[in-house]
Amino acid sequence: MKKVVLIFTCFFVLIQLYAEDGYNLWLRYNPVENKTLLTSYKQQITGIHFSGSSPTLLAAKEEILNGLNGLLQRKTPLTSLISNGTVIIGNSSSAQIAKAGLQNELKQINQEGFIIVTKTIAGKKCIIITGNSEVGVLYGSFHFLRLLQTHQPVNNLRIISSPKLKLRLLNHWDNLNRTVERGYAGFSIWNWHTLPNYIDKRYIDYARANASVGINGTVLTNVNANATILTKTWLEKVKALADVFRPYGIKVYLTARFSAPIELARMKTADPLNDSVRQWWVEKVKEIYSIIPDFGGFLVKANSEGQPGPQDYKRNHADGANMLADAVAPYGGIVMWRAFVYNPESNDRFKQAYEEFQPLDGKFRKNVMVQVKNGPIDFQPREPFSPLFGAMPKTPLMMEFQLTQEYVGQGTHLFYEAPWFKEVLEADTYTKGRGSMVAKVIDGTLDDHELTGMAGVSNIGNDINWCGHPFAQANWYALGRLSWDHELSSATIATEWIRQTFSNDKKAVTGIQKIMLNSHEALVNYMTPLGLTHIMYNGHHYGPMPWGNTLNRPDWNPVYYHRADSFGVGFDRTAKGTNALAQYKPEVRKQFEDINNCPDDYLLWFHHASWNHTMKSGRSLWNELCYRYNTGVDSVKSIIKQWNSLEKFIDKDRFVQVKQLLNIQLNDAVWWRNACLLYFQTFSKMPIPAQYEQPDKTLEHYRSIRVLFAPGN
Ligand code: GCW
Repeated sequence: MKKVVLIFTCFFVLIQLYAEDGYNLWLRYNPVENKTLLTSYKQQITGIHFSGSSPTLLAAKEEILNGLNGLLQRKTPLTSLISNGTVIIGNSSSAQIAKAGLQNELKQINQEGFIIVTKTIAGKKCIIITGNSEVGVLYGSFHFLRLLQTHQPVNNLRIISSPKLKLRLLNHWDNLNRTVERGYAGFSIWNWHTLPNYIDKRYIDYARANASVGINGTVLTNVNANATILTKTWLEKVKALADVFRPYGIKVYLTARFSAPIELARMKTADPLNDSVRQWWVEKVKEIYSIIPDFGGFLVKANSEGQPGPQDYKRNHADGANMLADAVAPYGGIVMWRAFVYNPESNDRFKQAYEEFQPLDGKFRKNVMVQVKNGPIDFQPREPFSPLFGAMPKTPLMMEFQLTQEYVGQGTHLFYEAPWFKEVLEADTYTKGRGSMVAKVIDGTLDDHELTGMAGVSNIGNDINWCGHPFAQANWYALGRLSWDHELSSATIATEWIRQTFSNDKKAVTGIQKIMLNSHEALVNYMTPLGLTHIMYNGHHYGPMPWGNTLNRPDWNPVYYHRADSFGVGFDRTAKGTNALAQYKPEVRKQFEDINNCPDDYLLWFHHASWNHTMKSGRSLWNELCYRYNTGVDSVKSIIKQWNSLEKFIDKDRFVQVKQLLNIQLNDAVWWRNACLLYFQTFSKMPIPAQYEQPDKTLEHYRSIRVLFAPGN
């Protein structure tokens, strides 16, 4: 009996050991299996010469030593001597680096940049990893490990790299009770109850993961803010996190609830021009900095979706932002003021952020950034770029992307977001002529701003694999890499991630990359093709509900967005309609305003087109809609086939997990297609062409589906 128990226990322990739970993200440091490559790495990396003992440098040292142990399957010795294969790591002021003659290279990088070069020093061929700051060295160390993890040659290195954006942030929409707004990966990773005394190892791994992709800030709390976070007890908890993150170059930020003076100090008003209110914030900020000396600043959602704000006192966004900006300025803090605003009175939600914010250009303090969502509405599967980009040259605009998949399959759909982000980054605003890309607006080169940034609404929770869907980790990774260098292609980022996360096998890399790169278009096709927008279920936004029209606010109802009738479908934003197109420069307007030239992908964003409208393909709009929805479903089928063909390259746990999720995705895609086509058919009165799979259920059936539980609302 004892034997049986023992065998059983061993078996269980082994399974535990080899269970692939996804916790290690892209920092796995698996052994290099290719013998030739391993031998050459071992010859080129014989020892580590490490200078410095600050917390940041020690973090770099530990990562390098652990990483190399795993990758090379041997302990790489620390050495004070230089021989062939020594990797010399330290910042530019350390003695060895100062001797290496890298002055020119060091001039080419900024404060957070790094250099990785092969150099011959006293006849010995070495690799040098350095930067102008300690965090630069940390970033360089992570990059070096990335090279090894992705099996790149390291025999002749010359990498000179600086982040293109200053602020590279995650925005957590985490509530103090640990629920996460629009979170699909469990509860919040911030265990407020056990902070500040208990430091979960996850916090350190979170910091490592962020630093490995250059993320240098995190807003810990939901933009639908709770003033309690600004009280002393909670600030102590925030401090504990800030202390963990600091060595990794990560600053903490908080969301500021505009009415905090009323809620915390029983004041009668939160008017930003009221002296006592201003003074309250000055004192509060002083307290925060006395607890967290390198506190980053505030992120604010004001006068949007019920949040309090300066307009409650007939003041404008600049008045509100400037009050907070003045309070944090003496400490070098910043304010990120969100432009996500809309109210039910306007005739087009598309236009509102622009209408409220554009006139305020030039009115904000120097340490204010206006944080703008990529599109004018709300993280839809495909949106044109927000017309604010390029329209506020005197104000630094920060990009807000959404990593968490609120409108795009939540925790169950495989959706790689880099192509979604790139579509906007590469869009041309034409504000200073051709080539005025959104990317240039946000990296400050177009209008000469020093304060620049990109934020991703976090998709992280306390699920064992951090992000829920195994592929959702790629979106966190992509945000980091794109905020470092927005010129990286979606394919490059995917390749890096796959090699570090799944496999370096060429077939696996190509196969998985194909799946990832197709996933955006697939999802757009089965959810909202041709420029359809916001036709998801009310509230939780999962699943189709194009018929939705029961909410009190018209601009929360799907029918507001698609406007289907017997003539056609789509939202007329030309001069004949709401004229939202006038918010773009003429060159951009021209691309969209003529119904016959408007790209198919954006047609229904800007036009109310007849069901018979002839599309670029020659099909009628109705037939094109049928074609697109079916293409979307077919793409998911191909993705499933592709995934199944990769079984031998992927560990069983993640293979099965993704396979099951893909089946849900296929069911959902069919649900979307059938529900939407049956619904729009009640207007078009045209048949779904016979070559396509016909819906096997009635519209009534789809209308009666209730998603009772959707997490994250
Ligand atoms: O996308 C919408 C979400 C809200 C969110 C809001 C925002 C935090 O449905 O849940 O609130 O945007 O961005 O402020």
